[in-house]
Amino acid sequence: MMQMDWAKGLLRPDVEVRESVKTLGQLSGIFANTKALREMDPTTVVYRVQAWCPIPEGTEGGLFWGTTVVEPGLVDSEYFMTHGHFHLKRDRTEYYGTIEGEGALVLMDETRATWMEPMAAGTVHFIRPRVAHRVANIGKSPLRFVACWPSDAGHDYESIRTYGFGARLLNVRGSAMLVKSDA
Ligand code: PAN
Ligand code: ZN
Repeated sequence: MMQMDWAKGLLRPDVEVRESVKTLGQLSGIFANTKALREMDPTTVVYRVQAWCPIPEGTEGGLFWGTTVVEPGLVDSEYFMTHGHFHLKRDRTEYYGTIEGEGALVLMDETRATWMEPMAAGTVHFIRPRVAHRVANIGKSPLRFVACWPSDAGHDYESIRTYGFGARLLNVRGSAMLVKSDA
């Protein structure tokens, strides 16, 4: 059994919980404006992840549970966001559920068609097979969400590092807009 603090959107720290922190320095390849990024503090936290993986990674038929907190912020006009990935087993799906904050779930299929679903307290999102997913915080406070995914899904970060998403979520005159990428 695990304890979840639903108000904070966090699992209680426990020996079974894997925790990771992603900083601007670690995410340098994913933001468009590398010059603007270089002028920022590389130790700035962009997001934190907790994962409860009660069975070994790769086990067929199991489920993992995680929390993510994305901080508010911008690199030039691009919102702070998660790295994003396809699942290594492309047909593996996932649920995201928003605890609080204002965000956007950016989704991309294998033809690079990219779209978004707004995230706000209470929204539940089903991530379909063969769809890459990333979350941007478009608000002024931390964006907190939970995730549940198959234990044999795996994560393909490489495709995103190399080709990115088909569009970027930018702050255009104060509003969040999905803008097609050149890459
Ligand atoms: C989530 C993500 C989490 C962090 O648990 O792993 O939000 O995003 P990145 O993995 O893209 O850094 C999930 O989608 N698991 O499959
Ligand atoms: Zn995933």
